Amino acid sequence: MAVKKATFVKSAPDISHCPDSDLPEICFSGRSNVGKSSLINALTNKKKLAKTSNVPGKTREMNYFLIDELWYLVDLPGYGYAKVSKKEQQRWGKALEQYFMQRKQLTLVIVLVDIRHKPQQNDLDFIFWLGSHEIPFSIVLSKADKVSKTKQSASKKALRKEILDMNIDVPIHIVSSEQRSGMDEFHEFLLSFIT
Ligand SMILES: Nc1nc2c(ncn2[C@@H]2O[C@H](COP(=O)(O)OP(=O)(O)O)[C@@H](O)[C@H]2O)c(=O)[nH]1
Ligand SMILES: [Mg+2]
Repeated sequence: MAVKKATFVKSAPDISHCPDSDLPEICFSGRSNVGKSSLINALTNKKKLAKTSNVPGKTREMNYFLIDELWYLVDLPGYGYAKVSKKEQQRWGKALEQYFMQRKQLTLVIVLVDIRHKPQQNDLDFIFWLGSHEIPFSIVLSKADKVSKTKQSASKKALRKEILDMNIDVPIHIVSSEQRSGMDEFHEFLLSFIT
């Protein structure tokens, strides 16, 4: 089953600006350029729903998309982007922590990791932080089309080992937004958290 309807709702700089709604939400997070916006576009079958670019904005906001009138998909700006001012980084760090800890509608966090690279320290820190706060999350290995099937399995296995060492065991998905592979299974997985 594919997404039928997806619309941009609003951008929220902090939790007080998030939609006043009881609908469940799933957020997409990960380093800048990991492929969050592309995954949102592939999942919703809309080429330009989420902006894909190599130049993230200077202010950091949570971008809300309403999916099939059922749930919100929340696109979070990537971490590890140095060009944002210190002050803005600090503000955003607090806003994010508050969002993860207090947003009751938040049902699942998706952490994207580029399948070509070993997870970076900030990926591992974030994964550990989510695990230790018992926030439900799942990992998506993005850009699968850039590597062979063998390398895909090897990356997944290596990541699995790395998180097991942190005592964390969560589903790991492999997707390619470019080829739209893994998209149906991924959508079904998200829906299992919605209904
Ligand atoms: N080959 C390939 N490139 C991708 C894929 N997903 C994203 N990209 C490219 O990676 C870059 C960053 O993608 P974007 O979605 O803007 O990343 P974001 O910063 O996490 O939102 C863009 O040039 C995309 O075209 C994918 O599945 N396959
Ligand atoms: Mg983006």
